Amino acid sequence: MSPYELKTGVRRSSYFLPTLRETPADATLVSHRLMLRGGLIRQASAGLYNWLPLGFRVLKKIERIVRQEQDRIGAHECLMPTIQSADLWRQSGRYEDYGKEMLRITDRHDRALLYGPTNEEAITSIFAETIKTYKELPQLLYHIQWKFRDEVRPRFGVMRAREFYMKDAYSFDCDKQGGIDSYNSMFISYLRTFQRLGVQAIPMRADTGPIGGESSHEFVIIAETGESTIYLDSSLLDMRWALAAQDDRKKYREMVSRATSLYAATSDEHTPLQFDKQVPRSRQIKTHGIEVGHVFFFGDKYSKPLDAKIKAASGEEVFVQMGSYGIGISRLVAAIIESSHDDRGIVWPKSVAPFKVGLICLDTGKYKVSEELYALLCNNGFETLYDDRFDVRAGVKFAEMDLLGLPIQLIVGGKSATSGSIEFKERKSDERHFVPLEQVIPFIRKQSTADSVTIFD
Ligand code: P5A
Repeated sequence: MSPYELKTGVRRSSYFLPTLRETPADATLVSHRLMLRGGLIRQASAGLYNWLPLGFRVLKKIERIVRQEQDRIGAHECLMPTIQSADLWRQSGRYEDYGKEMLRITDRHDRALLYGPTNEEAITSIFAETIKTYKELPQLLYHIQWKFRDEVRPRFGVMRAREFYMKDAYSFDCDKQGGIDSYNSMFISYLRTFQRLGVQAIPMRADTGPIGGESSHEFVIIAETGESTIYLDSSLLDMRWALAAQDDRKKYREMVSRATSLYAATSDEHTPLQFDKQVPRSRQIKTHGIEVGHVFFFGDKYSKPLDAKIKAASGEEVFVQMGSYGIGISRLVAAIIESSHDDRGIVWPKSVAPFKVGLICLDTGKYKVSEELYALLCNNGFETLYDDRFDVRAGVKFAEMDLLGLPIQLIVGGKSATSGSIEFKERKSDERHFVPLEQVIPFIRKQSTADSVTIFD
């Protein structure tokens, strides 16, 4: 499904993986430190980052899951340019409103352009030029593209960057109920997406900000180190019930209404009195979180000024009802690390890990065995980072593998040599097993099926 085929195996000795032993002094957030130390990113300029090969793999894995879940609900992928003409933004009235966060550019003909911070205007204009009748609705379009917002204080690495990677989708419906149904199906789809990404994201009532409209929900990942303080009903911690519905508008309505009736608020929206009234003390949670997604319903806010009209079933001309839906893909790389790490490094959820297996060869005497195992892993489709270096101490290799957080480590040589088998270590639990070479593939396979009990994997 993904247009990117990621290479199955790489050798550490020739890989581009500039890890750091020292903690970078200017990085305060743990994910930022781990991304720099683990060689995932390097800063290019304030709020701008280079994605190095390991970080790029994670970005693509997240993107792939997001894409699959968008496609599942019938959204169609397209691609709009990063640079937009100022004209449409003048028409919608947001050219001035957006203020200094918008990066304004002038071309050689003195035409006003901008680096897109979002695409409501651009997509509405495409719609206005092409769709004329209710018969072609509903419609859901999305793209995955870089955005630029000239944040006053870009910080925390890719968490709050100036250039960042976003999935943004836009819905078009004939009437308000249709628009709300599209909003609902995206809402449920987001719960599925985040569950597959291995994180818990709670939908919360939110401020609509510069996008506008009458309703919006933020999806916030619970992370102790998150920027915002959040208050919620603990019933929201288990929302598996909402994942079961498949493409049924009525079911979606029920589920979204159940999810949104439970208390969940960021500190700006929090009202202590209401919290106490609505949620029994035993279910009250106060913690921290990171916004990774945001959905909006704004009716005709853009279709009206941009004249996106359709002929309704009644024969009258109406402005199309719209919503927009964002997921911060590059921010998610950092947010996932914030919610999944320990004092030794990153602990990647299996679905987004840059490689599934880290293979370490400890002594030259075991070179042949580890080469054989590496070939076996690759041939069986297990993405493997193979530490084949002999000029690096065992302790350094172990520490680096823990830092990189691949779900499974296989160690050849050392302790395993005496037992004539391969050492298997699960990064998350630190659980170890000794497995004969010929049993390694069936053993990993068994482990992977055991934890892919999630309904959608
Ligand atoms: C929805 C899609 C919008 O822009 N228009 C199109 C709507 N929403 S939003 O909330 O402003 O942004 C969507 C998500 O993008 C991520 N994000 C960022 N990530 C990294 N650095 C930033 N500076 C940044 N700003 C926004 C967030 O995950 C947000 O939920």
